[in-house]
Amino acid sequence: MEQKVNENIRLAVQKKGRLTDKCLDLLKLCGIEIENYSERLVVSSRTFPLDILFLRDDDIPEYVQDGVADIGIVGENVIEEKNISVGILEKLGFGKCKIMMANPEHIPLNSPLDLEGRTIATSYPRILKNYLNSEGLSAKIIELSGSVEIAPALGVADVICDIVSTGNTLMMNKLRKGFSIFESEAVLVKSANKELSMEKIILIDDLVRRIRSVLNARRSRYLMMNVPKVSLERIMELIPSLRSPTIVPLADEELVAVHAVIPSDFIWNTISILKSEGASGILLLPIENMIS
Ligand code: PRT
Ligand code: ZN
Repeated sequence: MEQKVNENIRLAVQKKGRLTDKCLDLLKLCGIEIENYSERLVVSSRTFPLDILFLRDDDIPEYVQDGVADIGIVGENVIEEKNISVGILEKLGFGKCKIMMANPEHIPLNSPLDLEGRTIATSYPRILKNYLNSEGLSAKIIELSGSVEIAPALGVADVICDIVSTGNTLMMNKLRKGFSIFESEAVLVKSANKELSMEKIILIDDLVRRIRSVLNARRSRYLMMNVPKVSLERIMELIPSLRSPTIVPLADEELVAVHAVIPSDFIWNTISILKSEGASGILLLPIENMIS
């Protein structure tokens, strides 16, 4: 009897960590529901032909490169550090962080030249080495797998090179933010050298399209407001992002209702311009999905 091949796409996701919930939330908004995943390595979705492999984030690039998973979600920092050949399908806008140099007060760090001859503790020796080489600097790299921020206080290193997001960890360890050498966010990746079946290519295209529409929606708000007719032209001039709005007449003939999709960035600037031009009843609504 012919054996049925499982043609579900396999997506590698961090098992337990900063990216896990955000990955699952994104999938949910894409219509991909996962249940009871807590202690299992592989879970299939009920609503999309997709299996999720839960792994340590450090293992994800290699699993994708080797085709054990077809695609994966992981930080760019991990891909760069592992030097693994995967192709980025989409930047996902979460898990944003920087790999930064940081120094205790008594060690100056005003420019890259201050690193010359120093001892630097890091969990990212490859990224750091490439940076030092590109700047023509030589320094001693101490590789640590965690708690890098305590290395200067222990006398293990002069400065550190570590992931920073809010900067609280540095502050708690009396370290100062130096400069950034790498910026990262979570990305959806596929193997750069493994051939996929046509069925899987079609499913991955569908998934990427869904992700794009969720991300577009996140970057936008639906704006509704009443505007004095006389200000309409000026408002359109002042806010170019108010592209082709819907304009609806109101019972009060001096006003019109305006509905438009606007970018989430600079929303508060936009609102203050609108208010100063006499807009009233301003409502901003989240958009769940924006299909293009
Ligand atoms: O167990 P597993 O190996 O899967 O997880 P992990 O412990 O290696 O990774 P995890 O869950 O900490 O992070 C997963 C990914 O999230 C990273 O690879 C980055 O791409 C991204 N990310 C975003 C971060 C941070 N922000 C972050 N702040 N990863 C780590 N940190 C750590 C950092 O190492 C430092 O200790 O948080 C501390 C600094 O944070 P702030 O906010 O105090 O500056
Ligand atoms: Zn890890």
